[in-house]
Amino acid sequence: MKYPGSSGGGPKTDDPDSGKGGRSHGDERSLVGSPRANKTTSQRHDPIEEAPALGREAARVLRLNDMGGWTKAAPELYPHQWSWDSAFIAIGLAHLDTRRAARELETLFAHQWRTGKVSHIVFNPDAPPESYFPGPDHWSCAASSPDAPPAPPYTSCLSQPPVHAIAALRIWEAARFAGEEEVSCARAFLGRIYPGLLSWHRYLMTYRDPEGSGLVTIYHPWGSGTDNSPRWDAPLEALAVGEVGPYPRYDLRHVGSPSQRPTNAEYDRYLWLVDLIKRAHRCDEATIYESHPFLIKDVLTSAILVAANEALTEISSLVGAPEDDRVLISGWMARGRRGLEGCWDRELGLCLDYDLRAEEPIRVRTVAGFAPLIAGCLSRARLDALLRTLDSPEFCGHRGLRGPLPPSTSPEDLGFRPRSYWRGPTWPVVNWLLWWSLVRAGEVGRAERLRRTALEQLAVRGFGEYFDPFTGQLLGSDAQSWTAAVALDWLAGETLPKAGLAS
Ligand code: 2M8
Repeated sequence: MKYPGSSGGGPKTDDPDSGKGGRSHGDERSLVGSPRANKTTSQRHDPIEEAPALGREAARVLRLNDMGGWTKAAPELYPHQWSWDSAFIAIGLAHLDTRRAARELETLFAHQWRTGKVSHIVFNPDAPPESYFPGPDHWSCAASSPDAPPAPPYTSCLSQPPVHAIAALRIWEAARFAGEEEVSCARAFLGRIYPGLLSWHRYLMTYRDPEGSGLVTIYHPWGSGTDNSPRWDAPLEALAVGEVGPYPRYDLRHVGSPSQRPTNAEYDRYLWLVDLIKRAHRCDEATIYESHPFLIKDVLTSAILVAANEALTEISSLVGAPEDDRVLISGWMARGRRGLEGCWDRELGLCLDYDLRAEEPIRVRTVAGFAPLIAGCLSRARLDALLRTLDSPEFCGHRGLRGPLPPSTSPEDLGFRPRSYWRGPTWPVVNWLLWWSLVRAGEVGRAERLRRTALEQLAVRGFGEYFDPFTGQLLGSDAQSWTAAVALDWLAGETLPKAGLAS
């Protein structure tokens, strides 16, 4: 493992962000009470030896962002409830308090649309009006859709990758270590959430896949969760963008440099797409599908749905759902895996998104290309091909990397930018997804190396939103909830004292 303290081969240029915005993201973090508080990057950190302190700090981040029944994605940059963030947060909370973890998901699902859609943001009515844009006002017209849930709170009419069933099952697994009473509460929770999960997956398999391809269509980059990934460059470039008017960029107040966030040109396109969606008969799915200029079969979302359907099958047995449900869900999984197989690019050794409007695959090398690994049940040949790509200089084997953690975009790709959000930085949640998938694929040694390297990064740098893959510098928001949550899940197998965390 090269991370941290190795000389690495990455760029040694001056930090373009230093001194801006009054924050010093490059600083070493200090974990309160941590045995390594006085160490420097040149010293090694054993995240496992330091597990109790790291776990306490992760729990502190989740408490800091706790809003009662749900958790802010980040203290300032993201003051609302985000859909897939909440799922990851529930995975982390499961190791602190299984009932609170269950509540995180139930709060989100309380605002599910009649179509089954789980909104990408449930807006916090108490967030200051100038804290996030586009906020509830911008989305309020979505509430007039006959399919929208009662408002306030307002919801956006986009969605995000469906990690929720995976989280619900994680809560059940954690409850089984927490005693009889927790087990019975968790079983009751699964019974309550199951119909919502089933209708969420049904929504994705129907409204978002009228072709029956097994692949989920997104109609906005925000729907992918990987907003400014170069995956979306060509389809965004092809848009004829209309007037969007002046708008605020509150997000830029909360990061060290604007270069860490999407550009204004990207925001113009995001807002133009939102306008079109709102004009489509108040966010009517069929109208969007007919008229929208941005329609992409997203392989990462589709793969997460396959894995989530596997979790849902298990939940359906636990809650005694009818056999018909299991037949339906297993059909969805088979269709999803077939769809992903059809997106395989032999030359790149990755799976590619498909642009429905341009009628062509999007040939960009990003972590989304590992989608078949996340979907699981691979042939040995396909698994080997994916692992070769993962280890290659295109991803973890790139000689400039601070450590073998996958950059969100391959440094070999033209769209790669090491400090810009989803265009290159390494993301702890993505590392968690890959780790979890490697464990499921039986690649235990490789998974363990990934887990340790990722934890080591968090122990040294803190619970950042994303990290420069060359320098390891923390970027975006600090105290990001889902980062703390995945750390807790990674640590759960270690010496993590539960009582210590909860206090
Ligand atoms: C980021 O997305 C939001 C828009 O949804 C933003 O940039 O304002 C993405 O990283 C997304 O995946 C994540 O769910 C959200 C909150 O962490 O932030």
